[in-house]
Amino acid sequence: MISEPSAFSLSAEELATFHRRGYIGPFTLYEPDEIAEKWGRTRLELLDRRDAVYRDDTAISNTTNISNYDRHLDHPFLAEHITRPQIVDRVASILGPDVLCWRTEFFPKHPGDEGTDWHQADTFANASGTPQIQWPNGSDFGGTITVWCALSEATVDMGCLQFIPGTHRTMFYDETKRMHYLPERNSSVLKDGVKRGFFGYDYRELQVDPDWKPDESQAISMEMRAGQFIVFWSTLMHASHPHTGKSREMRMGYAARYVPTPVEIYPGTSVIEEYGGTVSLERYGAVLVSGEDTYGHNRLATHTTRGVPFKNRSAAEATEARR
Ligand SMILES: O=C(O)CCC(=O)C(=O)O
Ligand SMILES: [Fe+2]
Repeated sequence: MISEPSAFSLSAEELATFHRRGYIGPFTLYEPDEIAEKWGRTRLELLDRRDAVYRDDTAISNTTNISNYDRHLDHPFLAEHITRPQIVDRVASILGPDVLCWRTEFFPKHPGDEGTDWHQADTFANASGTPQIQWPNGSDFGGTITVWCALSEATVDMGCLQFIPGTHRTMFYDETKRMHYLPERNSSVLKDGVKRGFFGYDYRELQVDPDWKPDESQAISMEMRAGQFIVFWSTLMHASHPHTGKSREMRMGYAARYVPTPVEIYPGTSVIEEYGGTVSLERYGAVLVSGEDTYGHNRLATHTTRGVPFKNRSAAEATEARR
């Protein structure tokens, strides 16, 4: 059966652009008013951690708090967000029809915060020391598709993302090397006059060539309105500007990460250990947002911890077609 392209699939031209640059977008998902209302409500509701899959007491609180990973597994707005066709159809255009969402993370930047340092992630052993995703043997390419949504406005002054287009096929960092978690030293370091950090790590420790520097003359700034998202390979060189503090509003990014079903998630481990904390994967599951999983490598979460079923793009389409 040949399935028709769905409403939000990438066109052949968009796909070619994506493969050339390593990113595509921004696309509008929510109108600014709509996301201001939805995020305003959600951020307060997230303080209630009763149904969160990771326990507060096992993770040390930090800028990037791993106990706030995967809140799509408990919060209904985030659960719906990761399954929205505007996102899922575009990700499936890149990864194929069978897609898992394996991780979500918040990236807050408060007024005065440093910019996120330049980095790439392939296996996501970068901070944890062990690969968090494993593509099948023989794959010449790894990484994940990240869908980064601006929950609030993201301008240059407020710390929007930066990309170096076309860098997604070469790893300049070696994730088998180790970084040292030193939040008091690495949270904010001046690099070429720009305040940068990697949440308590110094990403330069992973450089393949210690004398190399990212070619920032090629960097572009990805300003986004609240409610827009961008799709990029985690292996693309990316960073963010510091939040200058000119605006008193924080910027908040929400990153949802996707892989195809043959990929093994958290292979051989029952914990996530990074940013000075450890959480148990006991209640973790990946979410099948599109198609089916014939591999069975990964434990799947079919419902949120509050019992709401996750939408699956193919199932939703099938329902639509029966009407
Ligand atoms: O939002 C940021 O500053 C960094 C985001 C990032 O590194 C990611 O989504 O992988
Ligand atoms: Fe990143």
